[in-house]
Amino acid sequence: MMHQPLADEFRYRLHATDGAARLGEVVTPRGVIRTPAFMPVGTAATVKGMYPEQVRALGADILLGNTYHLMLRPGAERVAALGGLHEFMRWPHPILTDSGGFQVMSLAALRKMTEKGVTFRSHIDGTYYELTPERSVEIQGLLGSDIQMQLDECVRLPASGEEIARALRLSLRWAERSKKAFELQPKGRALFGIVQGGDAPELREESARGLVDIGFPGYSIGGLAVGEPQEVMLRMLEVVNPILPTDRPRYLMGVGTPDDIIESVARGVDMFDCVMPTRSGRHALAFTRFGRINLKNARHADDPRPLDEESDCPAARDYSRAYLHHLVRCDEMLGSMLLTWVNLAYYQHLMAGIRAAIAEGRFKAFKAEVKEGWARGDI
Ligand code: PRF
Repeated sequence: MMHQPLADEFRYRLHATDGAARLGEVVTPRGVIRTPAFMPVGTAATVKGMYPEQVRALGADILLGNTYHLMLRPGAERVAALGGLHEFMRWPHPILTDSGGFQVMSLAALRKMTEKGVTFRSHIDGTYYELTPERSVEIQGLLGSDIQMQLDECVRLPASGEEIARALRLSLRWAERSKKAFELQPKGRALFGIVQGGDAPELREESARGLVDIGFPGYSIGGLAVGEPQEVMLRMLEVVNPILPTDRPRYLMGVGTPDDIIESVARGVDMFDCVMPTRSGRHALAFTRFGRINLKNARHADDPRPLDEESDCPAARDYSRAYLHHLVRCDEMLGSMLLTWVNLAYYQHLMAGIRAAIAEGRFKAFKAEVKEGWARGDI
């Protein structure tokens, strides 16, 4: 058996299209990411409640980590001295990191945004920090991140056109500075630009064109799933995706529900991340092919059936709903662990189904079939 040599460069290969949906691969020196891909969120150097080996076995090719959390605790320089984030958390496969701006705006105290960057106080102990486009890229480099994000400003919706335009233009200037700072890093890593522009088609267009002019190996779509209806988000994807080069991956940040994902794939998105499967698992909510099931509900107390007897996931197939209900009611950690497992297995199973359907030119029928399952509910 010949071993495939690991790539020394970052690249995207488009294998097939079905309508606007794309089947491909992102190739990195640390491994291949099959797309469309879902990236489990490992904010604090852990996918909460899961062993890394277990996440891998579910079919995850890449995890997401967060600059904001890791710069505060345990600190980027400390992680670097310990051999980098992959070694630290025992995940040898690709890692994508967010740049920190979005988390500063949702978590930190006393935030101040200037042309230079953002200053804030830690939500943990009040320590003062400054995050600039250059420092964000430096931190992501210290972590050893394979796919890094530019620092950007995400505006929550609804917002005025002036506010959206100001933030997207600042983000474009930060994109240039981030790209310059990224030039210092080893080959094989990638920096993505982030499209902003709120819910205004002409501003989305301005942002996407500006980033394509600067030139990135991949493009993120930010500023969506921040308060707007789903149809607005999907419309923005229809504006942005045709502007982005077909030979680069497209990542929709922080999205979403299984329905958001399947509809976004239908509009040409390749990569996703979201806390939904992991956070919902810790809040007693299970994602299944019959839709969402709330295990807190008393109707499960005497139900001997598993969540899905046909699932490949032991947590969904072998444990009774009555037992899961009991664990959740007692606040036992195994309840959170089993439901996180169920949910990540469901998300990865959905992505594998999406990829197979695109490969065989039956994505539209697959989408209809999956949505019908959610609508039918579990009986
Ligand atoms: N920018 C960054 N990270 C993000 C977002 C963004 O707009 C979003 C919005 N859905 C999630 N995560 N940098």
